[in-house]
Amino acid sequence: FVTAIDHVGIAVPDLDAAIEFHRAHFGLEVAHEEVNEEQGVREAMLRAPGTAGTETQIQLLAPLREDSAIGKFLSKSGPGLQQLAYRVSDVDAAAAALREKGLRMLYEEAKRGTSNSRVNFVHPKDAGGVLVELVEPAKNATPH
Ligand code: V0V
Repeated sequence: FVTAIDHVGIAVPDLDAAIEFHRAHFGLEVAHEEVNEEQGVREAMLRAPGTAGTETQIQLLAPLREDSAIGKFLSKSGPGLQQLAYRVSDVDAAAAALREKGLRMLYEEAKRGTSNSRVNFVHPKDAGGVLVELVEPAKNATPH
């Protein structure tokens, strides 16, 4: 049910500094930026120049609060790779299929992710130490 690697998420202490680092060193462009209060993050999606927006992106995640998922990750592990996100066409069906196989999903119901996507997560301890996100893009999503 995975249709693509949607994005790889990196926890950063300072979003603007991280955007500038990726621009200056790797030439990546900001495709989208938003604040997600529920997740406690300010985030940016970065893409390689000239790509249409359907390719794998890099998600920079900065905490809004110390007790958020990213805030805790930074204090425990420091900046670095925090998640791998698979694109799926139906997040509810994908979550149900994984639960059926005995994996713990973090949410009972999918929550709102970037650009009105719907997201859920597999517990990292059930996925080889990797926080795996499932992301169903919004139906009317236009490429970034
Ligand atoms: C924690 N652990 C991880 C991990 N975070 N392992 C791999 N990758 C990570 N990102 C390990 C941790 O070291 C512990 O291992 C164990 O899992 C349990 O951790 P914990 O300290 O008890 O739990 P917390 O409080 O750190 O919570 C971890 C989880 C939390 C994964 C439950 O981060 C969470 O709810 N994440 C989902 C939401 C999220 O990440 N939101 C921010 C991105 P040991 O020490 O016991 O061995 S928002 C987003 O992605 C959006 C909006 C989007 O994509 O659209």
